[in-house]
Parts: sequence; structure tokens; C-alpha cells
Amino acid sequence: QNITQQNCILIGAPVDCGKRRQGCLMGPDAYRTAGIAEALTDLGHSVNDLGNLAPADIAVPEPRNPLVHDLKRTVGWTKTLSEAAENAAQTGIPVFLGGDHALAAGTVSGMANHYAKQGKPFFVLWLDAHSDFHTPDTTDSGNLHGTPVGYFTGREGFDAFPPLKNAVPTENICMIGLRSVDPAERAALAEGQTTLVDMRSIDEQGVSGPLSAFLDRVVAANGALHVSLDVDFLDPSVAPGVGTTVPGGATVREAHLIMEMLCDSGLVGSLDLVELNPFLDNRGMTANLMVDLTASLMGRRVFDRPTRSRKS
Ligand code: EXY
Ligand code: MN
Ligand code: MN
Ligand code: MN
Repeated sequence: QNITQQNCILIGAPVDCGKRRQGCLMGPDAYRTAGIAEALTDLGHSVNDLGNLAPADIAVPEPRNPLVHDLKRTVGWTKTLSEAAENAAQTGIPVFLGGDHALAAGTVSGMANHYAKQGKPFFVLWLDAHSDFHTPDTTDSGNLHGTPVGYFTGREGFDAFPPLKNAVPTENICMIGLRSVDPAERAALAEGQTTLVDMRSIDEQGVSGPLSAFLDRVVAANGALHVSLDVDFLDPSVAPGVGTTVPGGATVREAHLIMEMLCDSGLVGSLDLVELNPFLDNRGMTANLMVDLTASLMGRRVFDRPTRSRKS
């Protein structure tokens, strides 16, 4: 197979503080059980599993919003994962085995720091039913897994968190799969330039048009891309192992096509696999699907085919 061999660095991030329903802490081991390392080595990549990390111990003030759940642990994870991302990116492609989506405050800010050192523009593809664009002040659930995009884009209200060194510009973010966006998030998104692809657009145009347009922009900027894949991007009928199911999600083929196109682009430098709750899964089907999608992203395919080059 005609793919570049990579060094994949598996980083276990059993983050479970981003919401009240527990179980995502079992995510990293479920991916290992589903054979993520073997899937990658079968494709010719080298794999280095760093094991599971633990959150830094950081003192935080009482949150202004009394609803906020477990601020301290989320802040600790942000520091740990930001540093882990920045370190791992020097030697390979970090694959973060979550853990809930609060982990992306750390992983994305760390990757942004890595590419800032190289002077390379940094882009994020957010595959999720939700926009996760709250701040600790606007969240009405208090669940901080709904806030990581707010953090790494530099919104106000994250003063308890590690100071953000390199904010991701909203115009460098594309969200695909949206079908549950709160009013406060919608208002804040309207102020920025994030590309928003909701399920209706996917119904009308498919995934390839909007994704292709975004990838062309990354190429034009000579940029690098981080992919954050939330289990609830997928339809609950094929991915039940998540606490925040929303009906009407992406199909298995829509998700694979995205991964195949991302692989062909050669632009992806890091990946989050988030929100898997093995306690809610059905005989491992969600963990297995997430591993298969990772394999597609890293080069698994039925046939090689000539691809339109993105380099103009
Ligand atoms: N917007 C809702 C909230 O803030 O509670 C739901 C957030 C769900 C976040 C999941 C991980 O994508
Ligand atoms: Mn908790
Ligand atoms: Mn999410
Ligand atoms: Mn979600």
C-alpha cells in the first residue's frame, strides 16, 4: 500500500471530569482491547504506546459559575495534555485515546504551540454533534467537555486554566456533524469565522464537498491539521457507546469517507478519539468502529486509486 510510514504515539488520556456521567476513563483501554496498536502496525506504521497519563495537581479558585463541575481536574488535565502533545509532536503523530472531550483543551493548545514554533499555520477539524464552544461562564450544564473550543480559540472566562500561548483562529476551524448547539454557543459562533457544517448540509451536499474546500484552504496556507473525533459525531445506531447521543448523526460510510480523504491529503498531524464510554457500549461495537476509522485515516483501503493532488 502506497502510504507514508509514520510513528504513531498512543497517549492514554482517561479524562472523565468533563461531565457528570462516568465511564470515559475506561476509553483508552477499550481502544487497546479493540486492537488499535495492531491496526496501525498492520499498515506499516510504528507504534509507541506511552500508557495512561494523569492530571497535574493545580490549585484553582472557586468558579464564578457554581454549576461548573470539577474545574480543578480539568485544569490539571489541560496542563498535562498540552505538554504531552507538544513533546510527542516532535517525534511522531500523537493519537490521544480519550477520555471525554475536555481533553481537547490540552491536546489542541499543545499542538498549536508545536506548530507555532515551526511557523506553520494550524487548523482543526472538529467532528462532533456539538460545537463545544461554551466558556465556564456560559455553560448551563456546568460540564466542561462542552468548552474546549472556547478555550483554545482564546475566549474569555478561562482564567483558572493554563494561560493560552497560541490561540487557534476561528477561521482555521471546520466543524462537521453539528446537530446540537446551545443558544449561547450559536451567538458566539456567529461572531467568529468557524466553518459550520450541520447535518442538514451533509444531507444536502454530502461530506466530500465541504471537507474538500476546507482541505484546500489548509494546503493553500501550507498548514497542518489536527482532527478531533467525538463518538457522538456518529449516529447512535452505529455508535451507542457515548453519554451524549444525538439522533441523526453521520453514517459509517460518511465517517470513513472523511477519514479516507484526510489520509489522501497527508495533512493530519494529530488525532483525538474522544467521548467513548465503554460502560454504555454494545459488545465493543463503538470501540471497534473508532479503531476502524483510525485505520482508514492512517491508510487502510480496499484499493489504491489515483487521487486528485491538492498541491496546486
Ligand atoms: N452543549 C451541551 C452542554 O454544554 O452541556 C452538550 C455538550 C456535549 C459535549 C459533548 C462532547 O461533545
Ligand atoms: Mn466527574
Ligand atoms: Mn465534543
Ligand atoms: Mn459531542
